[in-house]
Amino acid sequence: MGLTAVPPVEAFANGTPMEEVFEALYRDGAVRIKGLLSQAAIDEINAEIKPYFDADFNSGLDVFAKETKTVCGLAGKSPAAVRAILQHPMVKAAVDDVLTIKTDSWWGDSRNSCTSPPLLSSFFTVRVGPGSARQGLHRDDQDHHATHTHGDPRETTKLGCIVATSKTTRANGATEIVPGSHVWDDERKPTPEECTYGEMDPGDCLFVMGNCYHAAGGNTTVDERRSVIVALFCKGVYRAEENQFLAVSKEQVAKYDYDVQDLLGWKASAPFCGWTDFRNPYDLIRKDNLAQRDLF
Ligand SMILES: O=C(O)CCC(=O)C(=O)O
Ligand SMILES: [Fe+2]
Repeated sequence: MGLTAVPPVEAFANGTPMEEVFEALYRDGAVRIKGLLSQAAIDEINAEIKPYFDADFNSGLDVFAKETKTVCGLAGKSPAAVRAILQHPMVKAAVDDVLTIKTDSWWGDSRNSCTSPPLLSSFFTVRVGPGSARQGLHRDDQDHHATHTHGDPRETTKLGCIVATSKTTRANGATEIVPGSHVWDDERKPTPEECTYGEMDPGDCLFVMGNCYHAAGGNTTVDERRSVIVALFCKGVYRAEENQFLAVSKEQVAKYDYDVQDLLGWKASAPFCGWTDFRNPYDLIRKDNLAQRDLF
């Protein structure tokens, strides 16, 4: 497919000053950080998520190959992943720089300067099994219906941190990335020839801007599994004003009509926003909708 022409994204050592990382991240849309996690941290995370992999969950979504396994909701399942990834100083610095919003606005006679801190948007594993097909190239900020019109590298609602928990190679499904695509408009379609491979050693990570095209690669090996943990973060305003999940119990929601359930956030917003275990949340409260899988 002629995928070798594009050079790899720039790599930096764990602990590199963030100004150097940001220069490359905003220029190319993605960077690799080497040795973000220790092998000991990976072992601890793997031990915590093993029972969920053993449970043989498959998302059933078309966007993942059928040989690919996922474990979602890692913030609840793996305290080691929370410590090692969400609390890593480089991850925190990148998330803050890309996604913190500060805006001045009037309230009567006061001019208020307000800061909205970022949120964890999703936290899951992707284990690409032998024979998996390539994922479609996509932008992760599509779930917010983000538009890209200004050629501004920061014109996005999300940032991805993709951490390798196995070696990732071109052959076993390393993440495909289209460097520079973060400043494209919304009409231009990415092609495989424009991709490079985010090959990584275990513990490395890729920071990928939410406006940069990428995909899980295809796995052409017969016996290798390529495993990554994906932590996606978003701007803090991408939520309702009042927290309806705390205002109404699950039992009470289940008694309301479907249109009310939808208003309270129990129907996912297409594409891919508000899911649980890659399912529409109303699967948990509507007995007659268990077949509903479509998050597009
Ligand atoms: O598995 C990967 O390398 C990337 C997965 C991805 O982009 C996604 O699920 O949104
Ligand atoms: Fe993605």
